[in-house]
Amino acid sequence: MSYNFKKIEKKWANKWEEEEIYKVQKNNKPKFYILDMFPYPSGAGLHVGHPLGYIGSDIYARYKRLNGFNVLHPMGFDSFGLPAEQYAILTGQHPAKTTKENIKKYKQQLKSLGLSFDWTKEIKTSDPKYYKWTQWIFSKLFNSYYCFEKNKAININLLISNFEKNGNEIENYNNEKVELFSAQEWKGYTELKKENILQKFRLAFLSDTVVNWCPDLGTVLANDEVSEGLSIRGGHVVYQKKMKQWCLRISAYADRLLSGLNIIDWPNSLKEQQRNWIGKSHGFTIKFRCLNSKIKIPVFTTRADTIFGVTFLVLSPDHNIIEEIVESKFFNNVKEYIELSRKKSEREKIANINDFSGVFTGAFAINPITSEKIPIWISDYVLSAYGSGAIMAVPGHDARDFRFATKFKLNIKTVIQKSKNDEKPFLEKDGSLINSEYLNDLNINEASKKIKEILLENKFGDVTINYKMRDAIFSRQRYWGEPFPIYYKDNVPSLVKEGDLPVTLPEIESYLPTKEGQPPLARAKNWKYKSKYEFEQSTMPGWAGSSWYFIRYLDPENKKEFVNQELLNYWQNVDLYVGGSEHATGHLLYSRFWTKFLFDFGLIPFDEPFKKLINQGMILGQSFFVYRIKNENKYVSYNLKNKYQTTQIHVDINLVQKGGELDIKKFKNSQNSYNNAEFILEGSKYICGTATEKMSKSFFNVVTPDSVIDEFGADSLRMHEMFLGPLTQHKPWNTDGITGVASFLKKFWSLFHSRDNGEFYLENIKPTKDELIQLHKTIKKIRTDIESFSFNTSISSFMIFVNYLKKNKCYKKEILEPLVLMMSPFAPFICEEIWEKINKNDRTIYNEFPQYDDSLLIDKNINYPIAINGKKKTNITIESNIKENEIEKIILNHNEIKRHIIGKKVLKMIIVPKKIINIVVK
Ligand code: ANZ
Repeated sequence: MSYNFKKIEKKWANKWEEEEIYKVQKNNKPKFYILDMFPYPSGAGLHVGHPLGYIGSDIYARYKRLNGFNVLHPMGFDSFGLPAEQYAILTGQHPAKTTKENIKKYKQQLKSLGLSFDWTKEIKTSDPKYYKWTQWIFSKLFNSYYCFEKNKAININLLISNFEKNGNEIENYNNEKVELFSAQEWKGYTELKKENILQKFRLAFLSDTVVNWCPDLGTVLANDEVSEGLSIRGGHVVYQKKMKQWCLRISAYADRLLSGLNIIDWPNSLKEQQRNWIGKSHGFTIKFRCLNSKIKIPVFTTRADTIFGVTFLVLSPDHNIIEEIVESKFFNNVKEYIELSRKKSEREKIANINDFSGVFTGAFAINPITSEKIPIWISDYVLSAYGSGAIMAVPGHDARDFRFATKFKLNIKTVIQKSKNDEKPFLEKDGSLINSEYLNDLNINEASKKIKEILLENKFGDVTINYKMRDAIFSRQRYWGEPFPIYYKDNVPSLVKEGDLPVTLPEIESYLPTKEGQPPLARAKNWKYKSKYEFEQSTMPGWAGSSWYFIRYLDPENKKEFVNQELLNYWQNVDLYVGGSEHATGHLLYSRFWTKFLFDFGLIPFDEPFKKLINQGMILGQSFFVYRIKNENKYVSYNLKNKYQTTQIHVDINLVQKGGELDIKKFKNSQNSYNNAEFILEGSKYICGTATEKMSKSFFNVVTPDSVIDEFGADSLRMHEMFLGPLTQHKPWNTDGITGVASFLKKFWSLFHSRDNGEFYLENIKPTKDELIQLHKTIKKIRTDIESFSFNTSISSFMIFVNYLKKNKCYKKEILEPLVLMMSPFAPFICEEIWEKINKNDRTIYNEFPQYDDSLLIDKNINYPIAINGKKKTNITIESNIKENEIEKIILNHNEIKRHIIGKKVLKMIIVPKKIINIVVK
């Protein structure tokens, strides 16, 4: 019987589904939770790059099952998002409809790959059954504040009852800028005023924020959705705009997000990205008193040792002290500067780093250590949202201060000396202090320590820790996202009652923002809470649903709770998470944050979501280009293009033949604008340019798994993808290798089928010693390889072993049966088919992964290097069970050794067992 992959794969895809063999339940086995980052179901479907991680995690999941684990391996869809909405705007189709169609296509593609997902656990973030609980978690965030004393989130009612009893005079609420009030005053406040104060504490809160506003997409974008001023999706221009937005106070968790990194097994590069994003900075806040006034300006510095080099202070233009200190003569200048700067974005301010601007306030401050009088300036190179929004400028040793001082002709003082360095400013962090009185001659560390003691003793300042991480903006002015469970009563944002959740998306006629610039939900007719109150009109961002989906997989249908506690206690957090490295600071920070928050309320028993994480590499595509002569519909072949002025255009890989030759006829028919195209050929051919880039629809270099499966089968595709190279590396897609893998599978199949009549056939004969050794060697190698995710080398081992079996005409059940089980994680369809033939109604996954017998693998011989007086002369192989005195005899009788020691006296022989033998002679 020949290997008919089409028939086999179809049969098993159906059978597995019918028999629900991948469905999991809580049981007595140890658990293993393995998760893939779930996809956004786009209209284009999967390309061969997408399943790389899924295949890797599937091999691991199948391996773990065969090793006695109860494996949860679910899949779902991150199905809210921009593309479905953009499509809806263009076509008027409801995004729910296209999303449903896309999901159907994805599921069919995923199933055809033989991935062992438990589809009964499927979730879709856009399903009201799911987003009800996303809204529920948001409600919890809204109802909480972060208590820094207890270092956890707690119910905001506790804070309110404190305010009612004591006002806010006694508790330290983490330097929130809230005026002091007594219990009496609190009670007298209006609801709105109370809420405005509470908003400064809630973990979900409204805030006036400068946001990345993208008018073409009609929404605000997160920083990681913008690159070089353009939206990552679509490349539209992004502006800075001040808007009221829902935010989540992730900054409260900065320290825990940082320390948690120490207990998880993630790639170091990824952890480093998170550390940089959080940006913890240890420094000192020093207070500078203003001349002739009681006003003190705190500045944040990481270099207190340079205090003798301070020659001016700089405030950010938003600093709230400016009005109080500015001299009247300078008032207009200052006002004009502030207005100008408000129009710039933080991004622009950072970008314009070389073009320093600023104004003098006319005011002076006193250096608390030197008592020198120094001018106070304003400049937007000092950011309002970092530190205290004010700095002590040390132009001798800080590059930005140096440029500013040079531009405005301010004093520059050198306080650190390093031999052979006359560059200015001197930025390095070693050297010794000069011009600094009692700090002179100390190195930077010593000087820092000393000056900090002095500052603390005199109460001039305090140790301060700052974080670069900002709170996360949580609203989008879009339709296709979770509605907020928020309504407004007299302008006070209030929570929809838990029993009224979910707040479902209302129907609207058009998905565009309104003419007045309100979000699309403003178009919803009669959409009011209790028919009275306006709902919040923005929706949650894409990362809301993905911040906790791994919890819902345990219990996706639960109507009463977000998850059943018993299931949660059994499955706990994810043991292995596999996904792309592009989510380093977005999804992976947000989900860690939500996990810690849920943990604080005792809702889940763990505070890190993903114990181990692996980033699969990217599969790169081969792109092709044609070269259009400027302003003409004429295309010049690759090697002639330098003679003309041309534009390079991506051409669909399906229009290119082997060798990179353009199929001119197909090309002309592919688009109306190409119908009359003319060509300048090389000989008789049009040769395309080529490049290896990310596989992407926009580069027209996409290969779909469907076409590969159709030609070679899913098992071949799975093995080929794994054989391309190490899982974590980027690698170009090539189809050349797939024929090799496909013929390997044919060879594997043929081991089980008679050469005479093609019927299924195995021999019940005892294997030889050597066959057993080869089998057990292979088992050991495959086990170690899978455990280290080295799937490409496992495949080489399978190939070597199958070749060995073929060559030795070994068709023995005792050898081949374990091979089928070992290969079943990689090529599940073919293995299941063969397994069924061996063991009628059994399925591979109910068995045990073969164990190896170490005693078979111990090398019976030891190859000793032999040295004479420490110099290696030769190697001699000796059986491992021979005793030392016997070894001596063998060595001394060895012909080669005899030659070396002739005429010499052997003093002693040092035998290091299993390693080396040294003969000492005189
Ligand atoms: C004096 C000094 C001397 C500084 C020197 C640096 C070098 P990191 O490590 O990133 O936290 N700074 C403080 N607040 C700022 C703000 N709001 N906007 C812009 N810059 C600000 O950086 C801390 C350093 O950045 C601080 O230490 C301060 O400059 C500056 F030789 O103070 B330094």
